[in-house]
Amino acid sequence: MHLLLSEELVEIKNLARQLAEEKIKPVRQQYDETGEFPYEIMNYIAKSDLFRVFIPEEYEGMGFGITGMSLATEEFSRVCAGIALGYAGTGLGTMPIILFGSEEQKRRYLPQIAEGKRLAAFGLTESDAGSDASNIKTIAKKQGEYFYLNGTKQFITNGEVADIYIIIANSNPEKGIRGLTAFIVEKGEKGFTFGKHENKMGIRGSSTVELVFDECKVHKDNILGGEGMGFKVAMKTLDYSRIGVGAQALGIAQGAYEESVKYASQRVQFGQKIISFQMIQNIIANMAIKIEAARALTYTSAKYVDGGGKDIARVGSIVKTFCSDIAMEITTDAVQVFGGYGYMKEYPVEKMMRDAKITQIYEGTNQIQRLVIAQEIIKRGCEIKDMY
Ligand code: COS
Repeated sequence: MHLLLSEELVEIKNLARQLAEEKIKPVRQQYDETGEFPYEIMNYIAKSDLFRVFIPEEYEGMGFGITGMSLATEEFSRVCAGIALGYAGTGLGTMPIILFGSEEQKRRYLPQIAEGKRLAAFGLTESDAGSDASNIKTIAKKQGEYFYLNGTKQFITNGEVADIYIIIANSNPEKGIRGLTAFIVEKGEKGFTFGKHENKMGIRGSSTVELVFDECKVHKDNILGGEGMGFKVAMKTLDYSRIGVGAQALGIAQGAYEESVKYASQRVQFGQKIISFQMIQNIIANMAIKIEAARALTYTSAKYVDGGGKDIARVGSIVKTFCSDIAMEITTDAVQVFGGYGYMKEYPVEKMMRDAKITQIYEGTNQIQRLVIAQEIIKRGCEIKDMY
């Protein structure tokens, strides 16, 4: 009996765990070292139909929403958060189409993503538009039925490896934030190329690349949600996808916790397994407390959002912040449990610690999340309506 998850959701979680153990674990160190993109793993994920999980049923998906996506992301991240990001980043890039796409746009793109043939990416961030997301300099100049995109997007997950990009650009600079518009742009369009490939601290099995637009011509039919709706499209997308970041962080924490228990049960010092020492037990018990709280929060929130919950900005930010903060604490403690060995690349926990760090930063720093949470409390009150 599962309290929060249906049998089907448990099956998705189990399938993702099996794939992670059999296919991702053997190669995670190799991808971490080379920084290459794991196309072979994306093919396995596609073959196991896990890209269908978060796509609505009408568009050849399975309709398991944010909950399904979060469960698969958690399980992939338990083994390797970098490789998991090819999947989760596609979820992020797909979300604006699910939330704001016209029927025609959904029919065109969602089945391809469900099949796992084409990955997606979300292009919001620029060099001067990080936390200050509305300070976008990429311009979409209107000429008749077309817009001409000029500018550079930075730190884009799935950059170059994705085929479908959601680009937030300013189509009416005089209107500031209300001039922002979201466009669907496909790889291969004239005037759309790729720039710098980032060399990262962690999540090295993922691609982080600049997108460069030079007079890239996009038809107005590729606008998502209408002209001037770009900031809303971006913010709403992040409300949903931040639960996925929480799930990714939860998976990293779970992986580090399991490795810590295993290691402490084998490692002998002073003639005893170190797990028999209360100081180690204290660390491990604290890991368990944080993880169970994070899991209950993540699954409940995902179900709330999928069930049509209204207070999603606050919920998304709470999940993302709590899970990423505990992931950072737990992976740091895991390195401590391993002692000197924990610092070495032969053991998986130093990578988990590096991978955890980004979850406190991307899709909005945890400082920004706390601002969002506080603003929502001020606007809507202390309670999250209808969540429990
Ligand atoms: N859903 C819908 N609309 C939203 C929204 C949300 N979650 N958040 C803001 N908006 C709307 C506001 O309602 C407002 O619209 P009106 O002017 O019509 O009332 C508009 O957007 C501007 O909102 P606000 O004044 O709060 O915008 P700010 O520029 O102050 O920015 C923060 C708000 C800081 C919260 C935002 O920029 C942010 O989330 N930054 C982090 C970005 C991020 O996550 N970057 C990482 C990207 S990695 S993919």
